[in-house]
Amino acid sequence: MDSNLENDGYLHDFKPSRERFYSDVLSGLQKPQKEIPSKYFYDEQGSKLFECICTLEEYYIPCIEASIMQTNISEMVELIGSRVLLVEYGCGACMKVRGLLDHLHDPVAYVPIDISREQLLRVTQDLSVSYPDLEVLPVCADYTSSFEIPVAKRKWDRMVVYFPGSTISNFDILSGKHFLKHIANICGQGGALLIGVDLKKDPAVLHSAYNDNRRVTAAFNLNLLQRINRELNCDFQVDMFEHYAFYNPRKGRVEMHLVSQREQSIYLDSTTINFAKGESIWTESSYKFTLNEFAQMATAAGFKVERVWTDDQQWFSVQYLVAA
Ligand code: AVJ
Repeated sequence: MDSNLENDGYLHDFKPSRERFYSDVLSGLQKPQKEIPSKYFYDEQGSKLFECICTLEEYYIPCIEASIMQTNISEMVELIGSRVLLVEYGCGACMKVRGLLDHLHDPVAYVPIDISREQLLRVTQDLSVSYPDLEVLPVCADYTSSFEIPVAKRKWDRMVVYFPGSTISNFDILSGKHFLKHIANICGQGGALLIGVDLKKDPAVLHSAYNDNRRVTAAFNLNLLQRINRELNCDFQVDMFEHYAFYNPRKGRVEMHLVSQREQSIYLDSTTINFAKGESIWTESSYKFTLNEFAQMATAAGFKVERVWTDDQQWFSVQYLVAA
């Protein structure tokens, strides 16, 4: 973990180092089922592609989540109460939180956390313009590692973690439970988690959400190889890999892979990695839950499910969990 606080007094910087990226890629590509952690999608280019995914017709999550938020905002704000310290895990372009910030009663501070440093700096400066009275304390971090929540100028009554977009989908069940436990500890007794959770649905809907017509999701997936080429001086022939995404009903998750179109080798410093034709790199899991499955996980992590909001089709949910 490299902390570069001296670079910029404003940003709390725990961005993962190049060495960490290198060793994660190397060890992932040496496994029998090759894999790369999905958090590495989000370099500057990948974050832009993800924002573009969020505008796609097939990718239903942002639109449905926004409408659930809008419909129920007064009840949410009531539950959150006044003088909150609002912490967002994976804020991306910080667009979703605006709907909350517009309605919160006297929030003490907003702590946006994201792994994409460039985007984080840009968007938090815009936020300070829109909300001049709000203390904004950005943290660049991989939130699955340890980092500190910065200290706000004013005292807060409750810490609420905002974790929208069903980013929780990227964790498998066990690490998801550990992660929720970790959040429960951070926000402390009486603290809360406002979380977006994607639900199980017709696999055909899921299939097109991750196989969009304009192939933006394919570009997002393939950017991972371009990023490795850029940052780790690697020599992936990106056009020799294909985006492949499918719903695995037994595991209850969408899997994304990059499939080698022929037998080929790549070189990472002195290490040679061989690919058979048709062999894949597993790049992402996106778990889908039933309301019961998620409630079980939340309860096991020490949360009480206080309130669940969904859309009419029950495609998505926003949930308010209180640390017991
Ligand atoms: C940000 C993890 C919620 O799984 O739907 C979108 C990421 N991957 N399209 C998801 C993603 C491909 C997204 N999450």
